Amino acid sequence: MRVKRFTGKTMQEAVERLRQEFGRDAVILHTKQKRGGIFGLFGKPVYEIIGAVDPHAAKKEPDLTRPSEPIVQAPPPQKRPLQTKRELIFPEEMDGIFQDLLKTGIPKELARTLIADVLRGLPEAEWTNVQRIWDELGAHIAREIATVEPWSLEEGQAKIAVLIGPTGVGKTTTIAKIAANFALVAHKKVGVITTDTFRIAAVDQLRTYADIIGIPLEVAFSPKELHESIAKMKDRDLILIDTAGRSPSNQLHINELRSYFNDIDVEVHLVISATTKEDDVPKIVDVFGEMPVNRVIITKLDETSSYGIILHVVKLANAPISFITTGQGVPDDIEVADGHHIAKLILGDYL
Ligand SMILES: Nc1nc2c(ncn2[C@@H]2O[C@H](COP(=O)(O)OP(=O)(O)O)[C@@H](O)[C@H]2O)c(=O)[nH]1
Ligand SMILES: [Mg+2]
Repeated sequence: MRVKRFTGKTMQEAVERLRQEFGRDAVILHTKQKRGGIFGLFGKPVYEIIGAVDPHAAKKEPDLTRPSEPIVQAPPPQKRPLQTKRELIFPEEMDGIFQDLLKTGIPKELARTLIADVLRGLPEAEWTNVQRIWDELGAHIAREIATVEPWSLEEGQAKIAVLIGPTGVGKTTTIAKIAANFALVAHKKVGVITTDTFRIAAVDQLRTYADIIGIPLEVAFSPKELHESIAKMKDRDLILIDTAGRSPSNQLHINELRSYFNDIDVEVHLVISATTKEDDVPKIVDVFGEMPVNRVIITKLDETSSYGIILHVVKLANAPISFITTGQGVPDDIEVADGHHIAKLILGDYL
């Protein structure tokens, strides 16, 4: 499989270039009209397609071949009844705001603190202004959801990031999305390493993606091999390391995970699904917090309609969000996290 990015001032021009180079059998993996690059970092507005041609054809590949879809937006906020502006509230209506906050998935204690913080910051005359309180809650939540911009990679500096987290949250898929975007769109030299040697299928999953994207993959069976793999990739701009899903109730697993990264200068991204149950969040954050967690990635926003858990995770993990993911599609269903956007998702129509 050969994969390449083609651009043009019009979509037709980009497709024409694809056809010229790859011929009639080429498929289009991805199209978009972009302004300033996928993460808003690069270049002028252009039409872009990522095309592929398989000289051997008919090999089964993961779902990179979805028809041309625009770069994916996070799901629209859930419809909720809008409270009319400047409605007067009495104590029981304050309770109404509290109950509504709980419906967003924000845990009780946190909801209480949020309301108290907001009221403290408002003159008492405004305490009866429901819309004002929602607006302040939105602004407050947006401030609390710390986020970071994607790496601005220096050539050949080999930024190393590892994704850790429970089984099935989307670590491998997210690595493929990040790798594809940085390699194919931003033209960075990316490499992937997996330490998930537990199951052959897990290695194959990442290998397939690496082959399609056209980047090197190393498999590390031990901490020593991980060092060797990293050394082999020292010409890369970005090295992404995949790990096996760990059960947060298995301390042994977590210790083994730690032993891989003890003396590596690595940015640790904790991956948590937006579908995680509220009660499970503290345990996950606690156990994976045995690693120094630098970033949080929230996956599967498309699978829920209450996003309050995101605030819960960020506060407990005490680390900013790097990316959010919004579907199974590689490489499209990933976004750079934005506090205001997430606050809007959480509060929906109340804002
Ligand atoms: N709906 C949805 N599914 C996702 C998302 N990210 C990953 N998945 C799916 O979750 C499943 C497990 O993903 P995988 O990357 O293997 O998880 P890992 O065990 O953490 O490596 C796969 O079926 C993925 O397609 C997402 O953002 N939304
Ligand atoms: Mg995996």
